[in-house]
Amino acid sequence: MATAPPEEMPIADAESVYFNNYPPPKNLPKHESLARAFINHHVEEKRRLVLVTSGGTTVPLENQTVRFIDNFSAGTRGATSAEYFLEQGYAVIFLHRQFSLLPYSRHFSHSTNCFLDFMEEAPPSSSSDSENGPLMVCSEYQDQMRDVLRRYRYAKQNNRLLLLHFTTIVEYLFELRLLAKLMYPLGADALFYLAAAVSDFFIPRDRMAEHKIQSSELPASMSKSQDSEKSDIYTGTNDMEPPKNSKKLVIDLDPVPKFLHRLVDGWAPPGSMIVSFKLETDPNLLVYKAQTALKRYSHHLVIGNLLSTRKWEVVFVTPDPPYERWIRVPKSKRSKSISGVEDQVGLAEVKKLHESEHLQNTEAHTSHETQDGITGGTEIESLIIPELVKLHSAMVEKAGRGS
Ligand code: 9Z3
Repeated sequence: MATAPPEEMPIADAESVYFNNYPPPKNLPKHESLARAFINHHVEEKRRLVLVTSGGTTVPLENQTVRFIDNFSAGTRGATSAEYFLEQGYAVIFLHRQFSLLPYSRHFSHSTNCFLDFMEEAPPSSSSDSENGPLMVCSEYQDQMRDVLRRYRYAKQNNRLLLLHFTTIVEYLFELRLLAKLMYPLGADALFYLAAAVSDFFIPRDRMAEHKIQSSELPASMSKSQDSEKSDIYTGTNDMEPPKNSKKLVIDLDPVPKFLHRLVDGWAPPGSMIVSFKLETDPNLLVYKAQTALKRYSHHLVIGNLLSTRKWEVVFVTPDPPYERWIRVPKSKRSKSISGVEDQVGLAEVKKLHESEHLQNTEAHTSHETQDGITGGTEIESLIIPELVKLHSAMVEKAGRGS
């Protein structure tokens, strides 16, 4: 039976073992025709196109999935970045986790900013018999909502934004491979912005329980048809004397093969720009891990961020000088974030600051007009995307000169 590819297997072989192990996602043919038409349209228009990935990937524990492992990502980074790419004239394929935040609607879709709170019912008109008044946007939100609505409608009417979704890690990888290959005709006009929080671990299909994992013993007559018995490595007891009616769930995950290699070396169009994100929680590790990823995959940029400060600072780690460059929202413009820890801003850079005087800091070198989010404060993506577009422009120009 096929399993997860061994670490030492050549990467292209590991790829086929992985993909041959799974049926393609049901939506893939539909996504393929939508993406092909979208990409061809923008190739004809000679427009740059960015693939933004966004949100978390699930790791199912059962084939007929009741339970799965997930992560924290709501897709804020991806959805917000997509808007700023559109503003910069890019066409955007937004490959997102289903039901995560979407560009534009994100401003009104979550529980702290529910769209219903922005609306009211006006009194019924005196000339009509109806008791129903027209629905209106509350006067204090009219300007904000009109602005978002206009930008949304512009993107839609001009065919600038294609939304495609995934749920599981396997679906994500199938979609990524498909889209990267379809983007071939874009050449250097293609940009990959991999902000999705992709699981590092998964359960190979042949080791996955078919049915819902049972938490208690079934009568012997029924358990034959179940694959979640004591011998099942995903459910079972470790104790010498297990409780009679309940089981422990032991989950044994394999590492997901490193597909960034294949994206860089096979799937993505030659000359295109590839940007990945590195997420850490330990400030001492962030820059090191971002540098390691850049060396390992030989792509163009790793954007490092800490879970606790990701809305206020990121670091651009590049193969060329300045190698490490911090982008920060000025203190007075930082949004209040429920999960963020403001005291940790700067911690991942502190060591370097002591060591080297020439390292430029950061709040000052963001020369752009900052842009305020609807919930107040500057969105860091309004600083990240213009900087990134400059780097992409340099690559496009270089490709145009044939070097
Ligand atoms: C990121 O680091 C994103 O910035 C966040 C955004 C997931 C932190 P939110 O959705 O969060 O706005 O709440 N994405 C990439 C994380 C990741 O999985 N990176 C891999 C890694 O760190 C490499 S591709 O190993």
